[in-house]
Order: sequence, then structure tokens, then C-alpha cells
Amino acid sequence: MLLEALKNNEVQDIFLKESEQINRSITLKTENQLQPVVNSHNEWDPLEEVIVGRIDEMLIPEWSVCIESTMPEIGWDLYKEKGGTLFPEEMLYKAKEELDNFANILAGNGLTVVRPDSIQQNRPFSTPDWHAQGSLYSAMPRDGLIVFGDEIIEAPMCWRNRYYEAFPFRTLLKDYFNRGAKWTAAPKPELSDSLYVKDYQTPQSIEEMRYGITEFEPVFDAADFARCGRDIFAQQSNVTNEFGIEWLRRHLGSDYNVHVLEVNDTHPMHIDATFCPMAPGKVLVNPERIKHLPAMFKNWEILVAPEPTIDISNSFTMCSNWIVANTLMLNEKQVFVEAEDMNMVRALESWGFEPIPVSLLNLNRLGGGFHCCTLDVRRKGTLEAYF
Ligand code: DAV
Repeated sequence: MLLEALKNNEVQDIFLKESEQINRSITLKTENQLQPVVNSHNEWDPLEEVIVGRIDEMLIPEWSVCIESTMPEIGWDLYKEKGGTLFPEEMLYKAKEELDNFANILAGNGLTVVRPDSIQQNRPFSTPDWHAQGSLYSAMPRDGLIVFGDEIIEAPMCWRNRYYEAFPFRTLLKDYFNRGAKWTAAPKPELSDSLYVKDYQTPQSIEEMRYGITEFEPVFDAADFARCGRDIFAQQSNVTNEFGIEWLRRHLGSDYNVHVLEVNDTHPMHIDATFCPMAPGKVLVNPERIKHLPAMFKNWEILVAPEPTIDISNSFTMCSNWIVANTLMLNEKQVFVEAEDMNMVRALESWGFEPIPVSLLNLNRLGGGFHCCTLDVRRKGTLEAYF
């Protein structure tokens, strides 16, 4: 064999090929070291690669304390009467069109856009303790995944219908891992009855604030955290308990400071329509929910979100009108914002941003906006302190 190869001058070729391969892997490694495939430290560095959610068939969530403590009352009858059955096709169709359109716009802006696998969401599953009719969706990657530097963390979500939410993203996660990223899942929660407050009653004011979940085990949704480099801002909510925040704090270690904000919201679920860092020294706040910020913000510009002009609260919705504060930064100037909310578009302009208006009003009804339906996998930048 070798003799044959020698005769035909192929040995040199084989050696050449091998050394080419080594060279190529060295180049790849150097590129990776300069810019890891997963790299995101804040909400505003120039965006290069993004996961955009996907809408498959979807089940109406079943009525539970999780819904009661977080969802606008206008939809409660639907959960109570139709929970566990398929969402009407026409409610999903327009949202799907909007989401696909937004993915195209992101790609048109030069970004690498990837999507989760399409799966059948309405497959029942159970654990030794409980049973669910199916999964919620893959529409909002921000809720279940979070990136710190070169690490993607799967959040231990507390809604039972979100137990397997990371799975349609696993093709992507495995690929990122194979290309050098760190991939972590927080401890798998049990989600037994001990996690949920029995006889939960909606608090009527912030003075009587109580949550729908206990401290039985660590749980959090990724969307209850906002990233500003070494400083991470969290809210305790009906999907994120103190135990969950402490797990993440300890996991991140001494390179980060995790701050818990005081939020004036009797139905908290996700910080990204409440407190939205947009650039170094600039944070957009929802004036109904943020009454004051810690002293560390004294040199920051606090941009007070104008009253929303959209109205999605007149029929079934999983979001409030404040979803207009849920923007996505393409970089520290350009920002994707709801086209139908001119107040917000103008406010952003007046603050020196360059709004890119796109409409997601139907997607909003399913519980998320620009920030929720995306996950920034790679932004060009490094870990910095902004305070
Ligand atoms: O209605 O404020 C926004 C965030 C959803 N991930 C709301 C929820």
C-alpha cells in the first residue's frame, strides 16, 4: 500500500493533506480564541448571531397557580375552559408570520439567524409526581436559555409545561458545544406540589406582595435576568425564586455581581419589559414597575418608557401593553421596536437611538416581544464593568 503510494508520489500528498488539516485546525482555534462561537456579555454589543424562536402547533396552558400569578385576567376563562387543548390555528398563524418575518429581517441585517427544531408540542409527558398534556412552545428562547460569555445555561423553569423546553434547541446547543462553547443545565427541578403555593391569592397591592411559588428548590426563568457585563440584574418573580437567584449567583462566581432589583409588580414574570439595559450607561425603565434604582445607577441615564399606545389587552393575551419596552438591541444605537407604538419609536429617537420598527403585536399576545423571541448567541465584545 505504502509502496504503491510511494510509486505514485501520493505519500507527499498524504503528508501535505495532514499538515493542511493541522494548519486549518490551528486557524480555527485561533479564530475561536479571538471570538468564541458563543460570546455575549450584555444586551447591546454588536449582534452577530441570534436564535429566533419558532411557532409550532401550541396547547393552551392548563389553569394553575402559575397562570393565575402571572397572566392577564382577560385570558383566564380560556385557560380554565380549554387548557390542554390546541390553540385555535388563526391565533397562531399571524404570530408565526410575524416571527418568520422578523427572522428574515435579522438575516437581512447581516446576522446569522438560527432556529430551534420544529417539534410536536402536544405530546403528553409525566414524571413520578405529575402529568402534563404537552409542552408550551419554542417561541421564546429568552425565557429558558441565557448566555454569559461563552456559556449557555438552560434555566430550571417552574412551569410544568416548560419542563422540556430546551429540547428543541438541543441540536443548536450540541453544535455550539462542539464548536467550543460551554453548555450547562441548572439542577433539574422536581416541580412537585411543594413548589407551588396552595390557595394562592392574587395580591391586591405591592404591600401585600406574595408569590405563587415557594423556596422548595431553585427555579428561575432566564428572562428574569438582565446582563450588563460583570453586573447582572435580577427580579424575584412568580417563576424565579430566591433559591434560583442564589444558584445562579454561586454558579457565576466572583467574576459577576448579581443584584436583585426592587420591582413594583404584583404579577412579576420576566424583567425584560420592566428594566431593559440598552447601552453602556443607558437603561430603559417601566415607570409603573421601577420606582427607584440602586445608587450604583447615579451616573446612568434612566430612560423612562412612555405610556404604551398599543392595546393588546382587549382580548386574549399573555402579555401586558408594556411589552413595547421589550426591544432588541442590534448594537448600542440600533434597536428593534414595535412599529405600531409611535410614542416608543419617537422616545427612542429623542434619546439618540436609531429605531428599526417591526410589528409583533400578534406574537405579543403569545407572551413575548423582540427580546423574548430571540437569544443573542454572539455579540462582538468582551466582559467589562460598566459601574
Ligand atoms: O407583560 O410585562 C413581558 C415579558 C415577557 N417575557 C409583561 C411581560
